[in-house]
Amino acid sequence: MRAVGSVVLVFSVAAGANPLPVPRGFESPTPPQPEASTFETDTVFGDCGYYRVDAVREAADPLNRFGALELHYIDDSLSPGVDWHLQDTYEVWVYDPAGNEEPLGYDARFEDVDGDRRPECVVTLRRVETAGNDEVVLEFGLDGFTVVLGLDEDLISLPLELDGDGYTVEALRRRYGWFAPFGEVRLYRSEEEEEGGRVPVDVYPDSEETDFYGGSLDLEDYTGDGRPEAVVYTNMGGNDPLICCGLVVLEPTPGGLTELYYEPMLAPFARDADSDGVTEIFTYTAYTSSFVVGRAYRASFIDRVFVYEGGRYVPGELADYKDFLLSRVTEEERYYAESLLGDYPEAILGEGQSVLAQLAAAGLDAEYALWWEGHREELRGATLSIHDGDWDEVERVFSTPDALRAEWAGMY
Ligand SMILES: [Ca+2]
Ligand SMILES: [Ca+2]
Repeated sequence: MRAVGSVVLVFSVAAGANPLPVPRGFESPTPPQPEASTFETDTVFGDCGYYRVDAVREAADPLNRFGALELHYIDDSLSPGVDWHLQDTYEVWVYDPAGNEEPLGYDARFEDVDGDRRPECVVTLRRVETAGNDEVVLEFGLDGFTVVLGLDEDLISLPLELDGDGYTVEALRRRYGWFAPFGEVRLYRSEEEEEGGRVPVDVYPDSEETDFYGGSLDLEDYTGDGRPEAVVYTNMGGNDPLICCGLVVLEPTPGGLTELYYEPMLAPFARDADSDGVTEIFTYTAYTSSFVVGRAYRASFIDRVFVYEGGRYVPGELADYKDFLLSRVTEEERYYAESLLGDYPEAILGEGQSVLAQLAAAGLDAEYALWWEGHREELRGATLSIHDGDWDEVERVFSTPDALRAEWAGMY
């Protein structure tokens, strides 16, 4: 590959010095004389010749912004060193809240952003609505502008090393108001000998059925082998984390991205619960029950654990993580104690149900029986105080720990 020379950015503002057309949005009957800004590079790419990126500023804009970039080039083979040809135009404007076109371009520079050893054109934007700066990254060449990072996009790019080689895990976030999800994760290998400096290795997911709304991308060793996994916490939006929050764990290898865990809901969370260096993943269940009083309760508790075994995450035994689960139950007990202080029967029932359901789901039978003995009078009293039905039924349900468990068994 030909050595790439240094990049020179010429930034000049000279009124009337450039005969560029007035960009869209400024074609008023008496347009002000535009000021021209030229972003120029002397770097030669391929066989094309010199490139020049221009922008036309709107003198009347209080922020001195522009609405489009233009890519020009000199093709020495056609007209050696004489004529600039317009190759492409990239528009950087949006509609403002009043429906007018708002120019966003503020500044530009040339910089090798993606590590391919060619400079990209980085356009700095300035938007009135948010009063913040942002960037758009454009590749440019014989095909004109190619968008690397477009308007309202963020690139999460995390370098890692696999078997001594350099790799990158990337995700492109697209903003929709406050919501900025990404739908795929890409793996690249750095390759000095390759044109472009890196090679696409894999993209996840490779099937349209496995769609997700990525909220974050991190590298963390879950499996305990010293190599990081790509961890994506997902969020499809909404108020209920049990329905909208999920987790994807991918193992980057030289061969590609291997899915170790995928759950788009149930608010999974990862902990090394037994401190053995390997991360476990816990999920919640949620059900609405009528309990014994004809009223609906929503209770959620950890009811499954997934453990890393045989190269992927598989269902494990909750009882193996007894100490961890009891520490979580302690938290529920605190809410239960607070509800007793408030003498609020619905809360007493709801929190007590969560504690017992958690202990039952984890198979912690001794702890369940103990908790039942210590709290059944409060639960029974709370039930009776709001009960409007069959009192004999209440007495039956609260007669033994197993009777209550059997009552709940049909609910989830
Ligand atoms: Ca690992
Ligand atoms: Ca562990």
